[in-house]
Amino acid sequence: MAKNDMSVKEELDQYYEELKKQNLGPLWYDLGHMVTKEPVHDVEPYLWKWKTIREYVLKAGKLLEPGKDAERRVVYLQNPSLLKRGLVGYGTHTLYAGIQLLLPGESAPSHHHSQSAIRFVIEGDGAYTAVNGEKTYMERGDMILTPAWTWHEHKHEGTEPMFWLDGLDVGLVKTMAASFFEPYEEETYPMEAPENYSTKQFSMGAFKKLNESKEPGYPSPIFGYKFDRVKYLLDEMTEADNDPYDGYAIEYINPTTGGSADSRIGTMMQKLKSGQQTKAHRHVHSAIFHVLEGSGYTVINGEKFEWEKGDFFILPPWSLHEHVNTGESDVFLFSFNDKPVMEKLDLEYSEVYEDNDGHQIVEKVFVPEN
Ligand code: GTQ
Repeated sequence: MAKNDMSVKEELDQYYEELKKQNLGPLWYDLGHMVTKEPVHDVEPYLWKWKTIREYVLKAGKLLEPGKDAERRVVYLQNPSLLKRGLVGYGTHTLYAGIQLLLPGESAPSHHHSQSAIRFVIEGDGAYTAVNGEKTYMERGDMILTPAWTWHEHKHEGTEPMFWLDGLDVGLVKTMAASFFEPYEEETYPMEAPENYSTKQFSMGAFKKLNESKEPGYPSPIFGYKFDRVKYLLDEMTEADNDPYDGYAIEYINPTTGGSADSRIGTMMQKLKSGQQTKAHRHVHSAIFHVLEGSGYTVINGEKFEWEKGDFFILPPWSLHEHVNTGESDVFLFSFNDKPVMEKLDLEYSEVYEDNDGHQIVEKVFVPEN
């Protein structure tokens, strides 16, 4: 009996060895690793302090010049858990975040690519991003779209250093083996529309010229989304609008479709009042957060990430999270995510945390490396 069992096992082991040599595999052995019960990933949460980022971005301002030494002067957020897998420039498995600096008088040349990009203004004003020949002037808190394949360039006409966040779907496009990039043949794409044209068309009502096309679809007909409008909407919200998991929250949309502003990158602004605490939930989509205003912390899978104005943090996929405003004033959290992609592929799913009145137990406090 024992001898028989042994020989069956030996035979199987030998069979596995032979399969491997033929570049074949036994599904009954590996199914649990392929079709997992829940999302399995290498993305760990992380947090960067604005003070550190700003210092190093400013140093790059002394070392090189965009358009001359660099296509763009950008320092990106590298998630250490993904660098271990050789994934350079990854914040999450799908999303990239970079901090771009433009000094007065500088410009970054026109180019386009298959990645979608969003900008979020952190500090300064007087620079514009031109998208397909339409200048959109950037002020603190504004969100600017440069959708996939649109020609875009940046120029700073103001007097102080200008910092903004670049959010791109780098990991997603790389996984899909769909990355294309092309510089424009000249420094500047022809300016074809009046300044801030689409923002004005949609900022106080919605209008088009008689024979102008505004058919539903992508890219969005608006490139510049103003913070003063976002703040107005959030401040007008009542307790009935207060979501238990996200607080007071708005999503940036494409008005012709009602869907997300960009076709692949979702964008959201959340407001938490002083002392406000959300309940924990998790979803398939991942996100990168930027603290526009205020201070507090986020608990991600039992780990506390303390933040203040300017900081950035990673929310990995399928991770429990809840936010707390510990300050005296309102918190404004901007985030971008891969939700539109998950929704288009019918992969989005979410779950609320029921235990302990919806609050996780804090088991660890995150301390940034260095
Ligand atoms: O400004 O066009 O951070 O193409 C990464 C890629 C910024 C940009 C980034 C880009 C840009």
